[in-house]
Amino acid sequence: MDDTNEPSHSHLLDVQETTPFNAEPSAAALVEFPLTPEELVYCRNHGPVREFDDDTYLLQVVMGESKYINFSTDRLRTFFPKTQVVAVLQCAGIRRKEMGLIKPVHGVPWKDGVVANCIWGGVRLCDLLTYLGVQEACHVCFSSYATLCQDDEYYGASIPWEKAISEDEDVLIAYEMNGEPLSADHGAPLRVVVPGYLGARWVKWVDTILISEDESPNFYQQRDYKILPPTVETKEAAEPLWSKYPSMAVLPLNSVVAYVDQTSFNSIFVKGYGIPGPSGNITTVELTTDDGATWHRARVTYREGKWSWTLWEAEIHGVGESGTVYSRVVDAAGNAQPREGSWNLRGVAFNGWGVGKW
Ligand SMILES: Nc1nc2c(c(=O)[nH]1)N[C@H]1C(S)=C(S)[C@@H](COP(=O)(O)O)O[C@H]1N2
Ligand SMILES: [Mo]
Repeated sequence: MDDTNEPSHSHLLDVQETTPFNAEPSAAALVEFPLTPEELVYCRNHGPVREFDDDTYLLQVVMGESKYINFSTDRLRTFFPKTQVVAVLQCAGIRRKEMGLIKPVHGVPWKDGVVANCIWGGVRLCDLLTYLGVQEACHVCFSSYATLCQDDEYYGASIPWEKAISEDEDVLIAYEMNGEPLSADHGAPLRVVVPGYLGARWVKWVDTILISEDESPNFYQQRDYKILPPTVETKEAAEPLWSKYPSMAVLPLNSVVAYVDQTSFNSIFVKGYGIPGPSGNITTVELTTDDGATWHRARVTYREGKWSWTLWEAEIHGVGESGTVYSRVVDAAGNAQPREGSWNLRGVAFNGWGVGKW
């Protein structure tokens, strides 16, 4: 997996690994923009980033043995209506570094920057499947055979049929990000967008869609991105258990304190983001500087539709010279972000209260 042919990447990201390229911006930079500019969109790769020729690229939809159809990107763009969706993309390993303070975890020690709120444009998967008259199945599998990955010969993921076929779920085969053609870093010419689901299912450089009775057999669907119980502390102990635990789909309700400014001797200005969980978008953001005894409502400054992140800010007075501020979000169904995030070997889905210090 050499990276000699890689396109250049944004210089505004903190690089965690160069081969494959894994990099994230600071949360403080992210919360300045409701829609994340391309240069601040994190890059998460299990293999090399490659550039493809838009004119010769083909997406193959496989509907059964020897039943398949190929689409050029041009045909996808011109034949089907373009749908635009605002949705937050986030890596399941977000805040893994914090989780690692509880006990060591396996994986890139991501901070809180592996998140991006963008407008995605492309063909709705339900429109494509309906046009093809695809018969109901259990799963829709996406693959990118473009490059080898660290743990498998291709990158793959799948989503349940109900998610794929529902008009309300807004799953896209996207060719645009923020109104521009996708860049190589983010999957050009085509990537999957699965609003609400962890980034691992948003397959970049997607070249094959398979309608199937089974989940994707790919490593990243079957042997990774699963929440193992906290008693599983080693790779060896995990080995026989992978197949017994479900693949991750929706990430949990979450919030992060992006920065705290001390505005006077005992006042602070706090800014951060929140991420919706499985039961609807965020309704309330609350902050505490006394360990949960009293809560202050934060102002929501941005939220858009079902799938976006929430940006928020607050001034809090009478806080003393130094201290800790925690954030928690509540969703439309009344669920609150938990105080403690729970530990798991792969360091995924960490969502304890957001933390900031001054
Ligand atoms: N082909 C391919 N698609 C992929 C990946 C990958 O390594 N290869 N990484 C996945 C993961 S884990 C995440 S979090 C997102 C990251 O998308 P981004 O790099 O555009 O931010 O892409 C997903 N799609
Ligand atoms: Mo990820």
